[in-house]
Amino acid sequence: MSSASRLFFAFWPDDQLAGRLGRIAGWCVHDAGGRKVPTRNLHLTLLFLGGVTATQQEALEETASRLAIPPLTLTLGQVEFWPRAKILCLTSDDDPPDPGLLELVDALRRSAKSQGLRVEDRPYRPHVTLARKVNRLAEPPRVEPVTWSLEGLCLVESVPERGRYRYRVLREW
Ligand code: 3AM
Repeated sequence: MSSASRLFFAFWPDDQLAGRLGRIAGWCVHDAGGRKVPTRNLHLTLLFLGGVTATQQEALEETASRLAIPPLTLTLGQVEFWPRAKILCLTSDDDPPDPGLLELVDALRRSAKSQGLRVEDRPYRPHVTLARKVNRLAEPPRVEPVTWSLEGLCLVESVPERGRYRYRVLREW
């Protein structure tokens, strides 16, 4: 086992919601091309941590276990193409996003920084990545908005496997 695992915090959809998101991803890829994210991999990233040592992981888990997570609901209804990342994603209709969600992301960012990790500083934009390696999107498809009651904060390991990534949920709170 390597000394630093590549980790991130996320919410993972239940099977029913994942199925819905997967169908949306399928329609979008049909229009835009690219590589659909497998349904089992669809998620809402809160914070990408990068390489994390066992000591850092322990501290992050300690913080996560003490967070009081309020009831959070997210409505996702806009398909967007992000050209720099070459991804298609489903973004939130809530502008600005739920303050509770932003506070949760802030708390995780603070904890990661206190562990010496260099994490994202830009304003958090909740999104579910539907497809990668997308070159263009002529017209964003209209989708029926998806309402997600965010439950179960997950710490996830991104495991490289045959040129792709497999996600492994390590802990859930
Ligand atoms: O939520 P999405 O799928 O957009 O793109 C990666 C994915 O985000 C992102 O972390 C999530 C889980 O892999 N990610 C991967 N490498 C990253 C990096 N170096 C990264 N985010 C920021 N910096």
